[in-house]
Amino acid sequence: MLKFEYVKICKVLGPVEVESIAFQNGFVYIDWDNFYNKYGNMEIKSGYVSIIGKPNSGKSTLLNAFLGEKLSITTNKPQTTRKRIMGILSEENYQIIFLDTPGILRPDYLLQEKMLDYIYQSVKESDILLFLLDISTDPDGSRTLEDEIVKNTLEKSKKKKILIINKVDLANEDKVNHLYAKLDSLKFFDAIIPISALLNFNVDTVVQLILNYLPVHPKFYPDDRLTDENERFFVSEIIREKIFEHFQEEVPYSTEVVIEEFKEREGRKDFIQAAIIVEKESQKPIIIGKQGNAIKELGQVARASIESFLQRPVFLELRVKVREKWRSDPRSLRTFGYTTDEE
Ligand SMILES: Nc1nc2c(ncn2[C@@H]2O[C@H](COP(=O)(O)OP(=O)(O)O)[C@@H](O)[C@H]2O)c(=O)[nH]1
Ligand SMILES: [Mg+2]
Repeated sequence: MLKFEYVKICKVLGPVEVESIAFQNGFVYIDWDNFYNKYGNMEIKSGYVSIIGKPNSGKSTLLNAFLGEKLSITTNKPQTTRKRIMGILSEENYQIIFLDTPGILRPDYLLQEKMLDYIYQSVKESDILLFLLDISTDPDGSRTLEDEIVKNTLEKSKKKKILIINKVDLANEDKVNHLYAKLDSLKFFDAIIPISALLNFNVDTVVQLILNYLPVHPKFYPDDRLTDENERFFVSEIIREKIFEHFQEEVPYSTEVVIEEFKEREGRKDFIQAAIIVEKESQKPIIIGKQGNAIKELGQVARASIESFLQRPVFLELRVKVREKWRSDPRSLRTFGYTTDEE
């Protein structure tokens, strides 16, 4: 029996799935007819696309819509995404690597400065920028586009810029046309498109637009890769999402989740132990709740969501720890993985 494998066939194509390649006794056999039939005339396009915009404009929802999979956490509260989340969309002849970023906001504390760094770095790394504007909260676009940091970020970058008018399901046609005309008259964006990330309206048109600008380049990742992060990271993100849904005001913003143990066990459920880090002693009883009810409920919904993400049952244990003012403490932030390449 020949063993067929996923191989990097040559520099020009990047990694491709080739039925025409076989390994036997240490030799590689290539059925060139089959190979050329499949790949001879194919032009592969690949590149990086940053999704940027103000908090709550729908960036993470859009990433999930592109991928048809829930990768990035989404909530109705701003500032849930804290790091850069990579999501890879692969088709036979293209690969788009999306970078979901935190919302653009003037930083008040060190954590938010780090979040801004993720945005700048993603912009630098990418070939195309998708800038999201939420029509439901900024119907004429000025609040967003006159924001100092938004302006600097967009004006400094020479990348192709696609402006996305998001949440058109919450507006009427007149409003959309009005905003479209106004943005078009700026002659600043390479393309403008109205969408609803939530209802998956026009999302595939955005992909077609991206393909117009995507460079011809071999794929960067194997076709079956969805992201660059590991399961641990997504488990901690899911728990953070549930904290955002269950607690109010400052509590979710003061919270970080650290996976302390993630063990696969023979014949038993995976064991996951997570620490919920808060900023002050007074926040601890809030997370725990009366007779431990709040944390118990949190654990139940988080576990269900983790299981649906991992597609297997897990045992989840949550505990709460205090790390004074971690959001302003460089050492804590480093420990929690808030680093960008420049450091
Ligand atoms: N009605 C509507 N809501 C949306 C749309 N896109 C996102 N949302 C909602 O807006 C909120 C913020 O979305 P999220 O993706 O977390 O925004 P982010 O902060 O930019 O990543 C969530 O409650 C989403 O369900 C949309 O197209 N229409
Ligand atoms: Mg987000």
